[in-house]
Amino acid sequence: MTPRTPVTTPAGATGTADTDDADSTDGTSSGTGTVAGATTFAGLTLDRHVHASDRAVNLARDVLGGLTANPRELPPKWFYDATGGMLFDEITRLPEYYPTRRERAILDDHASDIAAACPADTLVELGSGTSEKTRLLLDALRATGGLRKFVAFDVDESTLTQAGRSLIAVYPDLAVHAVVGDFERHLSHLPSGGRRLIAFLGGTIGNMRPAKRGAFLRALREQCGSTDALLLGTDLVKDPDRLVAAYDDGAGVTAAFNRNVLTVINRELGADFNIRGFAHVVHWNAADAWIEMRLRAVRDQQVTIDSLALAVDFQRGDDLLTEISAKFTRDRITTELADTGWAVAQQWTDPEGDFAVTLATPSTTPTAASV
Ligand code: SAH
Ligand code: AVI
Repeated sequence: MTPRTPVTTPAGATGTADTDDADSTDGTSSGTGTVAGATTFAGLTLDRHVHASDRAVNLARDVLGGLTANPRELPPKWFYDATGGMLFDEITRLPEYYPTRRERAILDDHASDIAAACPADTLVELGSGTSEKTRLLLDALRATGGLRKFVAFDVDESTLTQAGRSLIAVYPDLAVHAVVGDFERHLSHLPSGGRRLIAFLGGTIGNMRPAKRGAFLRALREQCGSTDALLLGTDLVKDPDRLVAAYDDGAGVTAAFNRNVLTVINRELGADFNIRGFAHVVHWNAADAWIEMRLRAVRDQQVTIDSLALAVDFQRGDDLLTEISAKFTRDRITTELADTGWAVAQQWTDPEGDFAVTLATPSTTPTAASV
């Protein structure tokens, strides 16, 4: 595919990529476990490491980079505004989308084993979304008697605060701390102290490419003390037809989720994507062992993005890659963890062998090999 030429060079969208990191002085005091500067409302402590202005800058940077690249690609985190969060929630209940049900089955069967292996006083959940399955872990950890705090960390503030409020209602004695942040950038702002179980569920790690996964797992390892543990949910390689169906459901919910990224760009960057001008396309990439979700132009069209002073031409059939969702083998999970400083303590799958949940503890040092 030939790259299309932007009409105008965009201004102001580069060079300020990490401005949101500057807020480490006005949010939590990282490394101490305290929440000075955090807001508390209705019993929920909220920290923001992504503010509206930073969000705009980061979205502009990603859209500029992604739409002028060849091939075109956008990071999946931009699916998740309030609508994207609701659509994902709907996806989890679709008959074709098995991962949530399978992971829940594993947690149903083994939450008490997990709590026994890591009787943490703090449960941290990255990419927490609605934290629905997480209640199984909260219940099991409470049963050990030591659980004091739940930290939910997500880039989507609306889903996060809604989930936080529901949890406070169900667990009034639990300190619930919601952190609006990007787990690829703000791990150093995670509340620390005590013994933490860090859950990264749903297979969200598969939405990162291998190099990013490696960097993420290493960064997380660096944040963890010797008694902390990681609980990682991963989808497993299986029949491609089932995989494709899970991302191309009959009701069209995943298609709406996919197109939602265009709505986000229209609203937040003043773009004029015609949502119906792009088809939802799903492909199993066997060589890389990941699902690819794309938006494919159904006709020649030009899209303008006011905030970037950018016009992008799409020809019929041009693709925009919006998400990869990597599928793993159990060996691969173990290897990637070992390479990034983690040792597998226990691993469980559902009876059908569709999904895996792995409990890992910090090992000595990461190996030099990159994943
Ligand atoms: N863990 C939940 C939700 C999975 S959906 C489950 O298993 O059902 C993925 C979640 O990760 C969404 O809530 C999304 O907002 C969040 N997310 C995606 N990219 C993120 C990022 N870079 N930083 C923080 N959260 C992110
Ligand atoms: C959040 N993540 C693990 C989901 C997945 O399966 O990769 C996102 C998703 N994309 C389409 N359907 C669900």
